Amino acid sequence: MTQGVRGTRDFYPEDMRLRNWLFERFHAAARSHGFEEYDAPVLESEELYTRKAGEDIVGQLYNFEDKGGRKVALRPEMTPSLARMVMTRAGALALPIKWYSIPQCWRYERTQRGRGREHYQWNVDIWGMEGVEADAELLSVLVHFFNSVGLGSDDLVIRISSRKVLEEVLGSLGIEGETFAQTCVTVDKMNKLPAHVIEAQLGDLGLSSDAISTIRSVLAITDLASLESALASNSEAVVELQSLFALCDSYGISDWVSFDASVVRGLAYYTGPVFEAHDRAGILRAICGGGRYDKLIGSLGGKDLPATGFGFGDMVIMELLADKGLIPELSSGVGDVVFGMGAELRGAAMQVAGKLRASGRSTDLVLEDKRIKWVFKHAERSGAARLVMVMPEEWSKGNVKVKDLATGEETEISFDSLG
Ligand code: 4JM
Repeated sequence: MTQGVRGTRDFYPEDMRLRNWLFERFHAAARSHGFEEYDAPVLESEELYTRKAGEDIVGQLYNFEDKGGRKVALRPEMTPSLARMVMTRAGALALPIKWYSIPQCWRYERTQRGRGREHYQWNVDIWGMEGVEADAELLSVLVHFFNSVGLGSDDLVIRISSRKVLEEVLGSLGIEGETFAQTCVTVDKMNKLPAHVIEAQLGDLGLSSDAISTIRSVLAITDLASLESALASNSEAVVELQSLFALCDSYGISDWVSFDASVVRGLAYYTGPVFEAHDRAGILRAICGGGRYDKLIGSLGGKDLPATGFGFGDMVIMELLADKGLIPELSSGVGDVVFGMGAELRGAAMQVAGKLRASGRSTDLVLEDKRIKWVFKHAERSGAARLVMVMPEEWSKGNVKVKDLATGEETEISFDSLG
């Protein structure tokens, strides 16, 4: 009865303070780059997610039939909802679209473990721009956010590659289209699953063991010069990545980014640059991930529109901030506590609280008869700056007593000058 649904979290006020602190920085980083907020329902048609590439996100869909027999799902990610919204207004929206959101996303794992089934995932996306300028803009948003929470380029790194790297390698082996997307989903798990499992999956997709060793050797590349030698001389992947890193240089964020061909991402729909942020110590899972997905709307039956974006969960970042001692001490936000001595002064205390609130101060009025000792303790615990006491003698002169809770200093001031 007192237990919430498995895998869900409650946010008590102290948790909510921290969540709001984090979200305020998500909002600020996006807004500072001219992104506008949007939202969509947490419940979507299941078919929005039924892709056939073997992605975890689809295998772990939190889906069910509603009372009308409709197949629905709690969204596992925001991008398909965003694509649906963009499709609905295709033609009417001014391009480029720069939108962000902080949706709660859901998963349902069949394998029962003590893992979370919901999280909040900051999503930042640009639609209608083909060039790497858009991808660079997303990286700048990320760095802006990291700086705003006190993280530096010595704490984490944004690793970048492009789906075009594997596309070119596999294209020369005759693997393209749907099979290419499925191959990427498996290749993304190379460091997470045993080699024989990966090789069996890639074998099922029709890849020879030579092809698999070619993939492994390309994925090990971590500098653009070596990539240039490994790929064809007219490689689009190389040109694209060189341009992207040049833009990062112009933005002054080179310390934060590095090329790493092992970045593939586990979603089927990526088509170009892909990236993920990791703690430099390499202890935690990816902090965020994203990339270009120019063909998503086409796969949903609409007319393609180039797009790029990232998702950034609320959990791993909090682990990193905790590890780095960067979790802030946050107060309740109450400025003044007001207390009227005795029932006779309750009305006066309400007048005082009303005046303080009208002047914009966050004011917590003590609503019951309490001993002064309780009031001092309550005011201290709330983190308020001042305790405003309405007492018989002072009030008869039109005054109140104000205690500065930081210094302990008490002064008598007139009701008229309160604010
Ligand atoms: C969670 C929810 C949705 C996805 C991943 C994780 N896609 S809860 C931690």
